[in-house]
Amino acid sequence: MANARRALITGITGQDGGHLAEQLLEKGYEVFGLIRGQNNPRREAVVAEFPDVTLIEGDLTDPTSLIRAVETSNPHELYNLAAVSHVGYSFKNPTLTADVTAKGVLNVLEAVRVTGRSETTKVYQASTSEMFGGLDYNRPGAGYNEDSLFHPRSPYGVAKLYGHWIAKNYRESYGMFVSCGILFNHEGERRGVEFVTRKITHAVARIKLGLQPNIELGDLWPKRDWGYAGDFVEGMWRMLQHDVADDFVLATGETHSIEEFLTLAFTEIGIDDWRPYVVQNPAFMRPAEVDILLGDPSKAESVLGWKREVDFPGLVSRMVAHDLRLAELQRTFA
Ligand code: NAP
Ligand code: G4F
Repeated sequence: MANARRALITGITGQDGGHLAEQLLEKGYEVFGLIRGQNNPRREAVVAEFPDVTLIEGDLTDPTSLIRAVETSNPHELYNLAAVSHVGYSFKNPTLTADVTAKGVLNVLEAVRVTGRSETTKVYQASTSEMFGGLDYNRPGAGYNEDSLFHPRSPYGVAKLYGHWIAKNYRESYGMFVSCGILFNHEGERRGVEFVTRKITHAVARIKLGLQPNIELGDLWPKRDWGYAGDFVEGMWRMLQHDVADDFVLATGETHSIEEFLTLAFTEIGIDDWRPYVVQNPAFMRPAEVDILLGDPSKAESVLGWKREVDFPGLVSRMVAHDLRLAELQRTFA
């Protein structure tokens, strides 16, 4: 591994961290992952799946730990994926969200700068379509692109906007290679069950096997531009292989409601009408909602040659199939 390119991933235990580690290892990288907490319950799973990844203890809110992580890994590429990433949770924990998702980005950039790696370490910042806010006046017909206005609608979206701008500021101020991926929702088998798509496919599989009777959800009308996480992390990598640092939207260019997701997911288990199985619970509704997200990925397609592979029905189908296998195992060992 002496001559391998080195990558440091913050958020290694998350959905994108897993996909990215897998792809970078396949490309021959030496991969380091930042892991937080003195006994992180997800450490074991990462070690089991990726024995070749070197884990470094650290936290986005602790600048010294980030300096140590950068010095230990000496990365050619740093992917800053760590964040408080759940929009609903950010309303309940807004200060923590600001500390991690906003100021944490500054801490990462400073760790690269003060260790003298501004010219040698390329940084990817995980920006988000939540920064657009989905409001009517701000919604172009063809979808949001890199020039669209921002109007975040949650403490998460506001914190991410700070991260986005401080990343651009370090690019402009210090000439650092910092690229921001403005990613629309991306899902898959590794998605946390606290997010709506995985919550649905997880429940659908368990309903099919008689392990639970129904699913409790919040609002069902919001629409999202849902893609597959494996396709999207490939786009992150492409951003850091490009000649210059820049901002890129990654999206599918299609938008679908939660009701449409439910229809496809229940059809996978032979149920035509999902309504008897869905209970609406205000606990899962948000103080402010993002009505609709639709992205325009033309810049990433033309400049980076990036294109999503998995379409919406394919995404739902692979998530349900995965969760059916998981539920069968749970039933066997229950
Ligand atoms: P995720 O599954 O929620 O993973 C978040 C990661 O951040 C976890 O590994 C978590 O570690 C880590 N983390 C949280 N607080 C931390 C802290 N204080 N210090 C260090 N690590 C911390 O998120 P994801 O879906 O993979 O998303 C990756 C990134 O892309 C996030 O920044 C997210 O906001 C952004 N994004 C996601 C999407 C999407 O649709 N998935 C779209 C646009 C942007 P623990 O295991 O310790 O909790
Ligand atoms: O799956 P969600 O929690 O994802 P959301 O809020 O769109 O955020 C995700 O995508 C962003 C990119 O646009 C990322 F930046 C962010 O980190 C995260 O990955 O909710 C999707 C929609 C929302 O409208 C929500 O109100 O589903 C609605 N919803 C309805 N019932 C629910 C539920 N969401 C969740 N999590 N749980 C429910 O029971």
